[in-house]
Amino acid sequence: MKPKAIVYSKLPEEVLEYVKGHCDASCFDAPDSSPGSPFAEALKEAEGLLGAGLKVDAALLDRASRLKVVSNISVGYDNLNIPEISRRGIMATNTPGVLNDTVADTIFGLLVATARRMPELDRYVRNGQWKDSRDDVQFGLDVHHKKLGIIGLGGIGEKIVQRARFGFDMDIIYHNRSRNPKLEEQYGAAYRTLDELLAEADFVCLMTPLTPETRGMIGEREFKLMKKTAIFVNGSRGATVDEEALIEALRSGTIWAAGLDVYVQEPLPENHPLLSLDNAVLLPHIGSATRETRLEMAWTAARNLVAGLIGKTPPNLIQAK
Ligand code: 8YV
Repeated sequence: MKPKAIVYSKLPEEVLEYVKGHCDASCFDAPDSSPGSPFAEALKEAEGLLGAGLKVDAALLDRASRLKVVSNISVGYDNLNIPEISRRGIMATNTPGVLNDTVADTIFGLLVATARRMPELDRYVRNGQWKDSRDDVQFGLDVHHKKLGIIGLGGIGEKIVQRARFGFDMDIIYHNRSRNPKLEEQYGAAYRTLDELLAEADFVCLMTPLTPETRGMIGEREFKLMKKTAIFVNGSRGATVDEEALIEALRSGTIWAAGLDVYVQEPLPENHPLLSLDNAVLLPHIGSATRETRLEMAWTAARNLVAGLIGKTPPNLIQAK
């Protein structure tokens, strides 16, 4: 008998076929884990769980006593309670590497779009406000030859730095849990304490995973340390930032602008204060969202799931710290 698995995100057809070849798969569009729901019933029997973003905590695990593998279709795994999962002898996996270039493209694009105010000026053209091309109302800030301060220099961070250094002649400073001499050498990146980086950078780019240590790491104090002309870019998770402090910093001119791909609440609720700010460029969490990369991520996650279910070590097993 094939092992039972739950697929709770939409998978490309060929990946779903592969999963079905190895598992008895139940598919759900939106996992409703309330007691008695079809998803909750399937959980009781499931040995595998495949998808993106489901909160897997002790309460869910209590209702999934046969679970062996939790396979995330994402590199970030702040939705997984790793200590709880490991304590129960369950494997958790993610999809590192395959999305690095794609996310770096998105985040660097967001940085440029924010500095040059592209979405705002697109609205200006559409609204018929474009009367004169010499209008300083259209001016933005340069990106090239400025200083990029990156917080979190993992695989994605490195690809952002590569674009900044070799594409835009930027100087690089970084803050990370540990120093990386190889990247310092390769990109001329200089290590800074967090406060030094915030004070010095023209662009502050946050790419750290969300952990208990990084939750709320950028707040009122940190925005005040930044330059008035600073552009803040968040490609990590919404909760690494105190969103109210960010809104206040944008409103008061404490910083110049922000480019955001992630939010405390996603999708962003109607009437959210960020929606009314012209100096915020807002993307709908699309860091990795290209057809090619989402396909690669789905394959990676599916292979992780199947490997775990047939008794092999999944290629991208998350190690409990
Ligand atoms: C999306 C991401 O959250 O990989 C991550 O950690 O943030 C993104 O790729 C995810 O893949 C949504 O499906």
